[in-house]
Amino acid sequence: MSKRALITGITGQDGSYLAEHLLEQGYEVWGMVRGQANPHVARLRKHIGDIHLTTGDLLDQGSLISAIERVQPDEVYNLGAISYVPMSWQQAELTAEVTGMGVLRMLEAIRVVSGVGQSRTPGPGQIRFYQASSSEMFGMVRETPQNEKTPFHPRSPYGVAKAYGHYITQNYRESYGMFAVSGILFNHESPRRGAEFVTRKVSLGVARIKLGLADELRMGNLDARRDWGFAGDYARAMRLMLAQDTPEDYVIGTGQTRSVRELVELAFSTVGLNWRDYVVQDPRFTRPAEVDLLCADPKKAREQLGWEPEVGFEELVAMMVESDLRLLSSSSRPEDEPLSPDHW
Ligand code: NDP
Ligand code: GDR
Repeated sequence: MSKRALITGITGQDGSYLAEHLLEQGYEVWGMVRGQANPHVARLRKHIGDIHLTTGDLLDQGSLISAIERVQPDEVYNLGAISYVPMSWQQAELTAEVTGMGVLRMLEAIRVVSGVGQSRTPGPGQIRFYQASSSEMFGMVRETPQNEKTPFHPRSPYGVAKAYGHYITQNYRESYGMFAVSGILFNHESPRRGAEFVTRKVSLGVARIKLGLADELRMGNLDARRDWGFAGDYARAMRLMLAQDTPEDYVIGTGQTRSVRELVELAFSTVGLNWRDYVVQDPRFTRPAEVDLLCADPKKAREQLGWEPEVGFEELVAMMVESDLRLLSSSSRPEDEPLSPDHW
């Protein structure tokens, strides 16, 4: 019997890679999608073949219970979130509801449908739960590199909401014995990354400039440092976490940190351009509170999961720039190209 997985956030970057990976592993894959005419669903159906869809919204407890009842999953991957950090200052309450409280609602849906409570603990075939936690929880870091024991100091409403999701996942594990794990993932990118995030903004910007469609790229803080990996590698780690004998939390990252300036320099150099001729710093893209430095210590994941990233930073940046060059070159009206990854 193949395992059945339910993925929230399946229309996002990670949802697509995870769905592909689980299909390769022989899973029956279900995605939870929200909205009555979600425009991302057509893209998903076109590019990722054999998936099933059910409706539901992390804001709506009843819809999550219905989704779990209908799908009867072996594993639930909760990737749905408002994930763009700057938006979390503009819509802090919505971010708390979707990114934070949404985790509680999904845990409750699993608990209620499984009949788990204080007097009844889960059996061996219980639903396993993965929470998409984030390095943004470390925020103003207390130590470098960051591992599973590093204290949190989130710097945005998004980071605060993710910290709630992390703790409530741990709490349901400890309170009810549920198989619930929190994967603390550092930044991971791909040609499917949303255009609002810095790597994709840069790869699209470089491609536009190279093709003569733009003559500058306006950026925020170039000094911020991140640990950037490839999203496809991180999807493998999610499944491995749920395949262990006991539920534990893991940090997933490359262990290398680069500045936004290094990212920009490398991306321009892949097309033979000097970034200094095109990049303009624009205070509109700086944040009320910044996370200055992130760098993972993925030792536990390496030792216990056998997980290693396969795609390095240079390869990742080249992959994204080349993909956007192809995308913009093939478009008949490139100036109208939507700033979203709708083309994967
Ligand atoms: P994306 O922004 O690409 O995708 C977010 C997904 O959440 C979309 O599928 C969106 O669906 C869905 N969603 C938004 N609101 C709701 C809602 N109310 N109910 C149900 N689903 C909703 O994110 P990524 O794929 O990059 O990230 C996946 C998860 O991992 C997120 O939780 C993110 O916070 C977390 N994370 C990501 C990292 C990264 O570097 N990518 C690092 C660490 C954590 P819709 O089509 O309806 O808009
Ligand atoms: P982040 O990713 O906030 O780390 O969250 P993002 O790519 O948005 O920013 C990374 C860093 O780049 C700096 N920066 C800019 N960022 C954007 N978006 N646009 C710019 O013009 C720009 N200029 C400089 C930022 O200030 C920041 O320091 C991502 C999301 O996927 C989260 O959901 C996830 O949890 C974390 O990664 C880990």
